[in-house]
Order: sequence, then structure tokens, then C-alpha cells
Amino acid sequence: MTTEPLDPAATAAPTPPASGTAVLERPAGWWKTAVVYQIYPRSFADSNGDGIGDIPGITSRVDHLAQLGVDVVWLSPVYRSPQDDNGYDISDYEDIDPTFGSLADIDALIAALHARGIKLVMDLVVNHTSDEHPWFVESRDPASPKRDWYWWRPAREGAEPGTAGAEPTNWASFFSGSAWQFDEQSQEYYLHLFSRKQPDLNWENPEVRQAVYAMMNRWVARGVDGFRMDVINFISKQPGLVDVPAVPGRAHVPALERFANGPRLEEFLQEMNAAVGLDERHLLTVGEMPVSTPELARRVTDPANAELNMVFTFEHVELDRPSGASKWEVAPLELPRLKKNLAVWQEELADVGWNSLYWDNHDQPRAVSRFGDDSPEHRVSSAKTLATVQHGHRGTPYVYQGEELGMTNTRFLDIGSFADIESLNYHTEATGQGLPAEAVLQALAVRSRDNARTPVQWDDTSQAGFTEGIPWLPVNPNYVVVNAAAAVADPGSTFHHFRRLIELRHQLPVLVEGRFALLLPDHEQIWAYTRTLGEQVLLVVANCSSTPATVPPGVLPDVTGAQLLLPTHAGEPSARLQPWESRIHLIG
Ligand code: TEU
Ligand code: CA
Repeated sequence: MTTEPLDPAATAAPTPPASGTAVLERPAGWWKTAVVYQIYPRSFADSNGDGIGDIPGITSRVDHLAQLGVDVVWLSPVYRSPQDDNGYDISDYEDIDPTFGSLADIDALIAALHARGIKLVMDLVVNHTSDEHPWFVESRDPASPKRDWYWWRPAREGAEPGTAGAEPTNWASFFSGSAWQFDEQSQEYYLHLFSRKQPDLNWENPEVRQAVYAMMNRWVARGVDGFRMDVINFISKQPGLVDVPAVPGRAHVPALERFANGPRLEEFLQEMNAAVGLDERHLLTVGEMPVSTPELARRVTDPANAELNMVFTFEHVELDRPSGASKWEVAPLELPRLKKNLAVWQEELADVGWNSLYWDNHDQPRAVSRFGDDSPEHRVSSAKTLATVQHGHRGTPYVYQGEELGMTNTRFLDIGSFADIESLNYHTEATGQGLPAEAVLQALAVRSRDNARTPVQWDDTSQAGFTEGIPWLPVNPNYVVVNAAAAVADPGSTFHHFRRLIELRHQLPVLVEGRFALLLPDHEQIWAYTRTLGEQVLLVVANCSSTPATVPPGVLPDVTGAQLLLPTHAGEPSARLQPWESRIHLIG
């Protein structure tokens, strides 16, 4: 299959409706009533048959987003990149990688989205760059003024540079191995919390910060409506760069406490906010913050502090592992723990700050397979019910591509089926440490990020309508049943459930602002809570299990005369809930 170059005519944005305008109004706080749709460009839609999704492919599908009713697209990185971590390793922040298209293509996408009243949020990856970014290439020269733009350090005192254990600290990289890479040329090491092709920027250096802010301002001038900020709470490292306590048998040890939530984080966020006019220009800002706490999120999202609108916490996506264990260890998830965790964030940010709400993204396995039940019998109702219980919380919901279709985890035959650097590096390290390959493959099957990255299933034609070529990652074989064409054609599908949920958020102030209160916190199957705004009360009740459940009498508010919204199952609502049955009652 030859891959013809991207033909401008083919990639022209669909003719925008007459009323299309380039710049969209951004009233204060608009993001509180918005629903965000995340696109992972490699896997969304391929327009030129090379098997890799691209920007013209996205533009050709904006009507799907308009029909769903989302207000914003968060676009994972499309910048020039060697793709060592699928674009989260950027070599030029102000150009588009040819794999994904061109600056003209991104302008066409912005115009097509804005013409449909949909805003665009770009991914800001500035904790690190690619090692092919000119900034880093220059910094390799010890005499370069750019040397201090990164974290270069000599070998550990008394150790032979380049030998095992000579790394400046014993920190582990997120992608296995040491967080330090030895550089023959300068006989020193540079820090990389992720892959060795993702060297960390030194935010202590004001030149670095000014260069980032200037780049952001140029994207805003191009029509961008906000930023999702990658591991933004890693930019302020703890002074001194010292070892973490050793762990027997581990040469490299996770060291989050040495670089997460550092002492100058909020100073940098406030400086960025002022320099880019983030609040002044009502740009949507969400910071990805592993190990962030409700207390930190409350401060960071307090408008009085002029830092960020929201953060992505990781607490609720790390409950199905033994505490303190790595993501590769799987533990059953008890519903009360999940309910209570999210309730804490609701309560802590009830009066100040604002929450983000998500189950899925490009780093997490598919929620319907993880938190729901992806069997043919329960896939649709569990996907709907997971959406209802999430969108019913107070905060801004994020829908990940394919989540509106009920897409599931895929099946991996062997290590050859994986593409994600985190998964491949873990496989090498774990089998290298003697773990049976079978056990490692099992952990990867349920945890790998590749589960979220299989091509979007548009229809039941070959390659699910994603590409006319060979996809970079195999299409999930269940595309024959699970696809957009089938879902859009079926009024009872997950697609229309998400569409209705988004509509309700646009219609019901109680769903946006209503105070949250968890009910039945210890119930193993039922997830119930209220949202109250003035006289109006929303009751969300759901059975989050694959067996029937009965609501204990006298606990839930009386719903006589209440409006029934979004029932997943037909019939008069009763205290007996079918597996994965949920509904919302609007009282008052
Ligand atoms: O993810 C940061 C992050 O914490 C994740 O790597 C997480 O630890 C892991 O995926 C959980 O499995 C961000 C991006 O979302 C991710 O895609 C990038 O790989 C990473 O930063 C580096 O840019
Ligand atoms: Ca392509």
C-alpha cells in the first residue's frame, strides 16, 4: 500500500457553517460547564493511509465531536518529535511533526473546531524536552550557555564515571532503569525522569521559564484556548538532588519525593499565569500532577492564587494495586474505597478550587474493562453507568477518545504486540530480574498504556475505518460490534448516553454547582450521592456490580414526583437495581 503525501485538497477543513469565526469567546469560568474530549492523535483517524492518525484525520471527524456535544478538545502532542514516547518528547514546540501534518493543518483544525463552537487545548510538555531539541543539543557542550538549561551533574563522589552505580543519585526513571544518562563527550550525566531521550529542563533557570512562556503566548496568538500541562508538578526539584533511602536489591529507586510538588512549584505556576495571561484571557489550564493531594489541589486551583484551573490527580487510578506498589501489581478494587476517595476530593474542593473528572486517558487502561464489566452482556450498561457516576460529580469531565463508544482493553498475543516504551522497558527490566515472562505479560495485558492507544473504531469495515493502510497498533478485534457507526445509529448506545450527559451539564446548574454528598459509603455494590443547589436536588443511584443489588430502605431521598433522567434500564424505577443499572432523579 503506497502512502501518498498529505494532499492539501484532501486535507482541507470541511466547509465551516456560515457562522464560523476564528476566535471563540471565552467568558470567565467557561470551563466549569464544559466537557473536554481528549484526542490521542496517533490513534484517532488516519487521512493518508500510512497507518498513523494525523491532524487532517481529526479535522475530517469534527462532526462526530459536534454531535457528541463536547465543548473542548484536548489534543495530545502533535509537535515535531522523534516519537520516542509518542510525542511527549518534543524537539520543536512550534512546529508540527510531519507524521501528523503541518502548521496549516493545525490552523485548519482550529478553524473547523471553532466554527462548531468547540475550543482547542494543547498539550504543554515542558518538564522535559526531546534530547533532539536544539536546546539540549547545545547544552551537551559544557561551555554552552544552555548547559544550565538542563540538569547536568558529575558522577557520584569517588565513582568511575559511566560505571554502574556512578549515577549522581539512585533515582529510578518512570520508564525503568536509572533517571540519569551518562554522556561520554562531557563525562557527565543528565537527568531524565522519563526516557533517556526526554532530558528534564532546569526550571530554576529563568531563561528556560521565559522561553516556555514566550512559546505558549505564540500558541495562544494562533487561536489556542488553553493548555493541559504534562507532569507540571515535577518542574520544581527539591534542592540538592540527593539519594532516596536505598531499597535492598534495587539499584534505582522511585524518588517522587525528590522532585514532585517542589518548593517553587506554585511560584512558577503564578509566574506562568501572569506571563501568559492564563486567567486574564480565560484560558483553560489543567495540570497533570502525580502524587498531588486534595490540599495541594485546593491551593493550586484557588482562583485567588492565580495558578491553574484544575489538576489531574492519580489517587483514584492507583487504588487497584497494593498500596505503595508499582502499577504492574494488580489488586482487586473495592467500590467503597473508590467512592470515598472521590468524595474526599469533592468535599476538599467544595468551596474553593475545582476538580477534573476522568476515568480514561492515553496512560490508563480502558475503564470499562478495569472498573466496569466489558463482557458482551454488561459492556454497554457498565460503560454508561461509569459515565453517569463520574459526570454526576462536581468538576469538569474529560472523555477520552473511544470512551463514548464503550471501547475496551484489547488482547495482546505476545511482547511483540506492544509499542509503548513504558511497557517494553518494564518487560526488559522485569524479565531481566528473573520474573517469569508469562507473569510479566499478564501484568502488561491489564496495565499497559497500549490498551488505551488502539485505533478508534469508526465502523465495521477493514481496520475499523481508522486507516486504509496497516495501523501502527492493531485494531481491537471487537470493532465489528464496538464502533461509532453502530453506536450513533443506536439511540440506546453509549454514544447517545454521553451526548445526553453532556446536554444535562449544559442545562442543569445543579449538575455544575450543586454541593456533593455521598450516600451509602460502605455499600459494596451501590454508588449513590446527591447534588444540591438551592431547592433542587439531583440523586444519582447506580449498581456498580454485575449482580443485582437492592437499595436499603429509608436511606435515599424520596423521589416521588421527581423527574427521571438517563435510566439505563427500562421499567419503573425500584429499589432493586439490575447489574450496572443507574439513573438520575431531579427532585424539586
Ligand atoms: O504521564 C506522566 C505519568 O505520570 C505517567 O507516565 C504515569 O506515570 C504512567 O503513565 C502511569 O502508567 C505524562 C504523559 O501523560 C505520558 O503519556 C508521558 O509518557 C509522560 O508524562 C512523560 O511525558
Ligand atoms: Ca497518517
